[in-house]
Amino acid sequence: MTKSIMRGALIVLEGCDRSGKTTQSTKLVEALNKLNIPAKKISFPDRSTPIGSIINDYLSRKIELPDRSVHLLFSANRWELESEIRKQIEAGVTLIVDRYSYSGVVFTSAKQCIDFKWCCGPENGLPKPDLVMFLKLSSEEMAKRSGFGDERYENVEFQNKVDKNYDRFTNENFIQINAAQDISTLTNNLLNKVLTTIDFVKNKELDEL
Ligand code: T5A
Ligand code: NA
Repeated sequence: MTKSIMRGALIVLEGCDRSGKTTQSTKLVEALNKLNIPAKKISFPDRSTPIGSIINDYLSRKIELPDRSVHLLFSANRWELESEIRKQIEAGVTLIVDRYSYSGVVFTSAKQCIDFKWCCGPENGLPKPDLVMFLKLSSEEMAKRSGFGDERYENVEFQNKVDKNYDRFTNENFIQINAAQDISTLTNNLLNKVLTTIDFVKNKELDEL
């Protein structure tokens, strides 16, 4: 039986801090909506939920938590939205997601003594993105962007470790994009890939991580 509504695509933007994920995810949703393609933006961490509020306190250094414990909270924050993500995709809405499980894994495993494989565990079973676009920015280019804030993880040494960890994801759904392009050129490049993906997955099942 053919479904009357084609499903939406699950698209993720990843990258180090200040690589332009928030800027591009907002622009992509605007561009898709202009083309009359239903699309919405989701961001992780989602600081508006009960778990997100603890994460926010942790990132802004109001509270301390053990590394593994906060890792599980970041993952739980994604599980809070899991059924909503599936619902939207099934209803034909394309979701542009600003950070996802990959951030969870690369940030925690950049801390000492936390095994990469352990970090992946809690993500098992979440909807698998149809496309992950990793916005790659060299540390020289990163330094040109507005200064780091006071949040946890916002320092060059840690970001370099995070950047290296992203290299461990190598599959056909995970592509690297040069983030050092002007904003609208980059949006156009990303939009082309998003449109191709929307068309490619419309009759395919959503996979699981
Ligand atoms: N984290 C997150 C975990 O540890 N585990 C997890 O599971 C998850 C989901 C908060 C932190 O949490 C960690 C990772 C983070 O350290 P966040 O709220 O997404 O995550 O915060 P940041 O990633 O720090 O968000 P940023 O706002 O810093 O980065 P963006 O979104 O990549 O960058 P953006 O778009 O805000 O742009 C940054 C600056 O650059 C300019 C913008 O105007 C802005 O000033 N800019 C450009 N300049 C020149 N050329 C371009 N093409 C530009 N694009 C943007
Ligand atoms: Na951001």
